[in-house]
Amino acid sequence: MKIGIVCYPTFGGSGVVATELGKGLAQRGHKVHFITYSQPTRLDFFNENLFYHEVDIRSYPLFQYPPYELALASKLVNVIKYEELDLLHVHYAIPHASAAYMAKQILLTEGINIPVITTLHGTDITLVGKDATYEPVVTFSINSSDGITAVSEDLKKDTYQHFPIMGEIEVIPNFIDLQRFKRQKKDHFKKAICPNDEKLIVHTSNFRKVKRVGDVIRVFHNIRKQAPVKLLMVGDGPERVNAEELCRSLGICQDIRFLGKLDAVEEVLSVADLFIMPSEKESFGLAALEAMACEVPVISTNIGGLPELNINGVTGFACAVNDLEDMTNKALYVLDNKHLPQFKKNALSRAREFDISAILPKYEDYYQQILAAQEKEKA
Ligand code: GMT
Repeated sequence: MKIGIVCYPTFGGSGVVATELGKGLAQRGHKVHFITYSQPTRLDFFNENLFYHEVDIRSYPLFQYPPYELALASKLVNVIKYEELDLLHVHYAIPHASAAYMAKQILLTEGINIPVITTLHGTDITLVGKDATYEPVVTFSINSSDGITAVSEDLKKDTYQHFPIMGEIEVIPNFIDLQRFKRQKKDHFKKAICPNDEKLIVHTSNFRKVKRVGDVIRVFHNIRKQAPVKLLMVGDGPERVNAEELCRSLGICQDIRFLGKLDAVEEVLSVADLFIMPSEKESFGLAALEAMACEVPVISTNIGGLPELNINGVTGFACAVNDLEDMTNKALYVLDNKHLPQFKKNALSRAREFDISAILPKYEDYYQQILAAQEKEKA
């Protein structure tokens, strides 16, 4: 198949999933064309089946805001037409689904009918999409898609609850490449961070408000009163300044390191004993899956799709949002040497269920299903 993929090219989960999906499809012989405003972070190598088309955003003195969606739609028209794509798969509804709709309508006037699949990732529905500023366009463009997928059952439910969606939403969960995300021997690294054999806690995110990074620091502060621990904070974003300020005011900076954005996050996860994800919204929690693949148990909240991934009492614990006391107690329980080895084993065994080799064929089957439906309509 010749597949177009539209996504955000940054460190965010939806961009990572879209890029890894495209790479996986290319390895299985499909021709994959990425169409975005800059090279996706994880698309940093050559493969004969992978192509990248940059959306050229021209400004003009009259534009207070350069119209990215129009530039994207125009680029899509050209790529679909000249590369003769079979289908277009857009990740994150805003503005990708509406740009795809526009491109599809333009191409129909030229006798080309490109099937469009929209994958909902989370905040495009749970946060931004529900905002009245975008809601009508989000609803319309999801309803105009030929196929819709969501990354968890919870996101599917939430979408039906809040939007008048007519079509069937297929749930295809996030996935992980276990060849890349696996526990590596990094003893020297562990020794440098935990010289006295402290337990190592890790958090990775984009430090947005929904991630509640302050809760990570507070829970760490509580655990630290009862056990020798260190904390690594990976990623960057708007809440980092507040998180650093909180460390200073609690007087615990010496035990916390902010590492910023890291590409090789699996190296850090390889030395971790516990991962904390106290988000107030999380449609799936890809970062938690990455940790589990590296044999790291998870203390998360029990919202969104997290309980579908992090099995309470088995791979870690799923606590109520803002229940810092429960998170602290559960973290201490998991970190106890009597329990930790089993939690680590369980985390890995759960992560194996989300290996790319199991999930990628679900996308291929879905593509075939959508293409077959289109062929049937034509006949
Ligand atoms: O978590 C973010 O803020 C980034 C966001 C994105 O769209 O890049 O992540 C969402 O999509 C990921 C991939 O499907 C999911 O694993 C995350 O749970 C989801 N984030 C939220 O729902 C907050």
